[in-house]
This record gives sequence, C-alpha cells and structure tokens, in this order.
Amino acid sequence: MFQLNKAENPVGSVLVIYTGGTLGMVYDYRAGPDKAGQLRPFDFSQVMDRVPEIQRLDFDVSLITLDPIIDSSDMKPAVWVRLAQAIEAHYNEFDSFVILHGTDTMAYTASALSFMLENLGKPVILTGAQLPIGVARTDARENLLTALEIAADRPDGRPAVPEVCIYFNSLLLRGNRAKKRESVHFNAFHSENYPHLAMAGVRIEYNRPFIAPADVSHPFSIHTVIDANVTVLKLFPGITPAVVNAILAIPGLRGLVLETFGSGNAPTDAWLSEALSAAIGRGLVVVNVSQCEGGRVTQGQYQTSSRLQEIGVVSGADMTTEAAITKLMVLLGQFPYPGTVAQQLGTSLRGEMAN
Ligand code: ASN
Repeated sequence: MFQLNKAENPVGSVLVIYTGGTLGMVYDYRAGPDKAGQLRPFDFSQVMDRVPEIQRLDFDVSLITLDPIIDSSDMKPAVWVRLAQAIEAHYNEFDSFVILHGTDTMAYTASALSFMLENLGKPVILTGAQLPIGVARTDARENLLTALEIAADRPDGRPAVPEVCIYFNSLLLRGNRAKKRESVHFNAFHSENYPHLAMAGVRIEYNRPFIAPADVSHPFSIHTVIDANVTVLKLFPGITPAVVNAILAIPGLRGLVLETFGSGNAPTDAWLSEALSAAIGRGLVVVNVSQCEGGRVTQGQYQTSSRLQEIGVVSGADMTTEAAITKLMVLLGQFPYPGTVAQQLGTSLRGEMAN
C-alpha cells in the first residue's frame, strides 16, 4: 500500500484501487504497425506525480494496485472478486473507496460490484478517463479529484453517497444504472432511466431523494461466487431458428439476457417461443431487457410480448443489459434453483430497476 496523501487533521480516509484503463496509460511508440503509438497500461505510482493537488486534500488517500493492470476490455469476473475482496479486507480501515478503471467495461464492473457487496454502508466510486493523465487536455485529473472529494464527503458525519457509483465528466451516476455511451467525447456515461446522484460544478450538488441510504441492518459482506454460464441474445428482424437454437444448446448455459424490441416485444413465430419455453423448462433463466435505452419492458402490453410472459421469461423492467447480465451471474453463483434466481432477478436488489 502506498500513501498518496497524509492530511494534517484528516477528516476521513479514502482507499484508491487502481485497475488500469486509459487514465493511467502511456503511448508506446514502439508498438503498432504504423508506429503512431498504442495506448498501454502503465505503473500508477509514477502517474500520481501528475496530480500533485492530491496532497492538498484534507483527508488521507492511500493506493493499492491490482496486478496486472489492464485495459478494461480484459476485465473478468475473477477481477471483480479480487476487487470485492480488496474492499472487504480494508472495509474497516477506510471510510470510502475509489476504483480507477477503464471506461470500456466500467458499467459492467460497477453493476457487478453493486450486487456482490451486501449491506454496503460506504461509498465505492469508479472513475477513469478518456485521455491519459499525462496528456495536457486530459479529463483524468478532474475525474479523479472530484471522485475523491465525493467519496470523502460526509455531510452530517455520514457518507454522502453510500452506493457503488460511477463519477465521470461532472456527473455521479448509480453504477448499475450507468452505460458507456461515448468513446470519443468526454461525456462517456449516462443513465437514461435514473437521475444522476450528483452534479459537480462550482459546488457538488447532490440529488438527495435519489440516493439510497446506507444499508447497515446487517454487517457488510461480499459474494464471491460468480457463475459466468450466461449470455446475451439480441433479437433482430430475420433472426433464424439456427441462431437461437445454437445459443440455447450451449452446454452448461444457465442464464440468458434476451434483448428485445421496444417495451419487451419479440417476433411471434411459434418456433421462437417453443425453443425458449423448452429451454426454460430445462432450467434456463431468461430475462427480458429492451434494446431501447429509455423506457421499460412491460410484458403483456403487446401481443408480441404476452407469450414471453406466459412461458416464464422474467421481466427486466428498465434494467440495463450490463446490470441484467451481472445480476444473473451473481445470483446464479448464489442460488442453485432457477426459480429462486428468477424471483430475485425480477426484484430490485440495489435500485437497479423500477419495481
Ligand atoms: N480501452 C480503455 C479501457 O477501458 C478505454 C478507456 O479507459 N477510456 O481500459
């Protein structure tokens, strides 16, 4: 562990967990076919020299680095487990946690952690950047400093946001409601179906009615068994039985996120509902989320979705695909029976869906 700031009279303490991502990358000019430079992860203790402002904060900041540091496109459930274990190991030592993460899969990690961390009473804020911290116009410095300030903020002596969140480009979003929507501009994340939890301008303005209170009814604990025998099936006009049947025949498959049209609609072809119904009968858990980012699945609103409801497809309401797939993985790791998984899947566990 590396101490980044030791405040004189610290008002709190934040543990930064560095996983990689563009924020800490450097251009490697030896790589790449045209020698134009390729971005690769870099040792963060040196990157920290780029943010001397950290030493002016009035709370303690420490750093641990996951080994190896990765581009977040290499993220795996095993790393989520290591992150959850790191938070658990240091839970009593620190008031809050900031995870530095690549943007590509940040919404998946934030969603997964929200389900893996049980009875969370402290802020866990993921952030990253679109440009490396060493680049003059970088967004990394603002994202990192504001994420730290929000993590450490304790109005009335209690953490301002005791949730798993993403902070990016002035907005604090609930982690399991966020989606990466932009790969070029700085506004990389949005949350279509849930309001932002805070906006950082001259002051940090919290959207208090939408922030979940700390859940301290039981001691903090973590789920570390993740079952990745899941997949996503995105429907499109013209999808063939061969495609659907091949997916449903994947050996060991236990969960399927079905990305449907509009408010949860699918083609009414008998072969499709028969194939899904047979798979559900064999114990596959199927959850219906919409390809639309806004709005929600309402099974039964149209004829084209009532059959899905009848055969036992779970309505994902307004969940993102990122939330649905990670929730499935965590629930399948916890419960052996498809019925229990399906029941939990259709219930809001961490504010990831409207009930
Ligand atoms: N490929 C990078 C990552 O997700 C993108 C980024 O961080 N902006 O690690």
